[in-house]
Amino acid sequence: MPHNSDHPKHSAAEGGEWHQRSDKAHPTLTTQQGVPIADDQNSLRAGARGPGLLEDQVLREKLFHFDHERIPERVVHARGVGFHGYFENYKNQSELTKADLFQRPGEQTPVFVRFSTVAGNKGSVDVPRDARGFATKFYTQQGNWDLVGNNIPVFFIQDAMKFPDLVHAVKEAPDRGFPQAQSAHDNFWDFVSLMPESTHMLMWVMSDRAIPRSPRFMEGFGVHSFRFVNARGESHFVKFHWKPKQGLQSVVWNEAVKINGADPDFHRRDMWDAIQRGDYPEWELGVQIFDDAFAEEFEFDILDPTKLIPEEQVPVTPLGKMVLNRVVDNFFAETEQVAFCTQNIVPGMDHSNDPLLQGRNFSYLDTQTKRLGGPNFTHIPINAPKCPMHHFQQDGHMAMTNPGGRANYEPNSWDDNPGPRENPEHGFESYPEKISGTKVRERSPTFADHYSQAWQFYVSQTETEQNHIADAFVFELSKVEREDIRIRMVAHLLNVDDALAGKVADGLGLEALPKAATAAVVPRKDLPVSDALSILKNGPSSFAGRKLGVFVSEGTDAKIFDALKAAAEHEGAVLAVIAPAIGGVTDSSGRKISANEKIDGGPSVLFDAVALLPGDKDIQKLASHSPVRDFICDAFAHCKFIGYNTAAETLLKSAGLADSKDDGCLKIDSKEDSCSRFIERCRDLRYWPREDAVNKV
Ligand code: HDE
Repeated sequence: MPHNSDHPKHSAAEGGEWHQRSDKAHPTLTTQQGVPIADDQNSLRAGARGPGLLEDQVLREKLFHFDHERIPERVVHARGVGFHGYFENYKNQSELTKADLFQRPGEQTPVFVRFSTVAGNKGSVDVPRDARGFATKFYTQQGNWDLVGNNIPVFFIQDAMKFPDLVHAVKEAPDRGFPQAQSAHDNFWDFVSLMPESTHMLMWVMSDRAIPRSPRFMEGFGVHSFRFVNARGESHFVKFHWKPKQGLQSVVWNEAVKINGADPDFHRRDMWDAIQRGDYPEWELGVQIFDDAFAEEFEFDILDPTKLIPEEQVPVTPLGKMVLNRVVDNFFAETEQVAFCTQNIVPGMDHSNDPLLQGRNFSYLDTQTKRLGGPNFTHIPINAPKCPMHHFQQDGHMAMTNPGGRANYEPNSWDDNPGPRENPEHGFESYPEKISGTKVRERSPTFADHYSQAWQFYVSQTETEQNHIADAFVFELSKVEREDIRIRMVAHLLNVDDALAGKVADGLGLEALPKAATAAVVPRKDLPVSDALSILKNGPSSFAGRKLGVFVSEGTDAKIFDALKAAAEHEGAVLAVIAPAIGGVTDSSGRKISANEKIDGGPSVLFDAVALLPGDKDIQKLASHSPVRDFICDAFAHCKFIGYNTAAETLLKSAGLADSKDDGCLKIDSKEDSCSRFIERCRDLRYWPREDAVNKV
């Protein structure tokens, strides 16, 4: 054993050449105190094999800081991803609101948006069945405005009092700590089946809206009614809408289950990749505008967050567009520390009396204090306004921008640096709504209809979407162990739609239909169909921004591959190469095609459409390789468009699909337009007529 003093500190064999570099790109490592560090590999000890020394401030500081790296995750919406961008205002809206960001055409306001799931913990998967958060911070010149919305325009409950119960019920059970990031369990369905006001929202979360393809393809909604107020003090109600320029798109349930295994980061990766390649996602921000007279005559209460106003009844007026064009520099500093608060509104806006919104206005500020450790979270750059701020608030944990000067109160009579004063002309003013009432704990009777809009949502869907809703109810309720809960849920569905309730009861194997639940108000069946509520009626009619997975192998036809690549690029689609090995393949021209994925790491669930372009070599061996078979079978079962060459017929045969090829399966050959025809077909995103055939038991 070498003697201590002869032993070199660390040798090249230990990686010394990597950790001791000194140049511009590798500045000297320091402690938090700025003290240069000589050795970041070894703690201080009494002899090479002796005990550690307590005096080792370098080790202690490093471990101390590491021990405190985590902050409490969000109590809901813990898993999320954020991006920077801007909002560009279309035109002067001063008749509607004096909000500064809506005054000047073409003006850009910086934004930060965080998309999230609701129920799962921070490390959960991206594509569970769940509502999605869509929270936007606008850094306006008159302060920060936070529009903290979801991808669904209604909510489960009508009163903030029930939010902790709802969240307890959906998140993991307290005794066992599971199930995580899913609603398919007894506690969730027990709660919602005892809360008929959830029925409308349940229709949405059982629809494909709850399994979006990516945040890029989701709508967003402010949910509550808010107020816009103009300079004359006149007010209109508004409901906020985000409409993706990319069109709406979701995945199917079986696909979601597999995506979560293949790529738990599917959504955040998709957003990151799109922005990094310059394919910036865009949404149009619009408002439904209505006045007190409309609020009076509308069938439902505009303060009830379990109701929406159909767009056909009050169209969405576009205000501007949002472009997300920059990824974060650091996930923790920005995405984790961003703190949205519904109370953050700017002059020209006001809250409504929606009892859910009123509760939220307390909860968000309160939760940030816990999560970010004190009242100064607005000093963190991601939360700090980008306009001037002047106030007398001071001190507290981590205070970084205390106001200067002697005066820290107002009024004061210091001439030198007296500090800021209020401004009745431009300052925030609440809309002087007349309020009178008796102090009560009471739900308004105008909130009592829990089923009519659930029916309206259902009948506004295409048949494919209706089937998915029924399947989702059957899947989720089949995970519920208590039969009485399943039956109670079917009893509610009987108030929504008989056919839906019948399908769900059949799927659950119920012997007889229960009696419909008692409804406080007779459900209506005369509401008009609203096409805006369907995803499939609002698809993109383009394959741009979508991903084509192309399977290649040794000897793949170079000309066809190039033609397909050109057609995909012409459409604005992204092409990913999947090969038997990550090193890629040599095509028919002797050129190397490098692979993005090895076949078992790049299953077809990760792509919007697939093309099978193998070479003839080893085709029999590939045909019996199960990842190849799964790739094809899943693409077929998920109703994807499949392009295939002659050699691929052997693969289709071994996948059992030789005789099942339909109009969603397109031959790709050396004919000039066969590649562009295939890409054009992909614009429909899925070949739904296949679904019955693959799903029938
Ligand atoms: Fe939230 N919600 N919420 N919520 N919510 C939170 O705030 C709350 C509700 C929404 O990316 C929490 O910072 C109550 C509706 C989003 O950081 C918390 C009620 C809608 C996000 C909270 C609701 C939302 C949150 C947890 C019922 C759609 C993520 C951490 C009265 C309009 C924001 C945090 C982000 C987050 C409370 C209902 C959207 C605890 C009490 C309805 C997008 O404050």
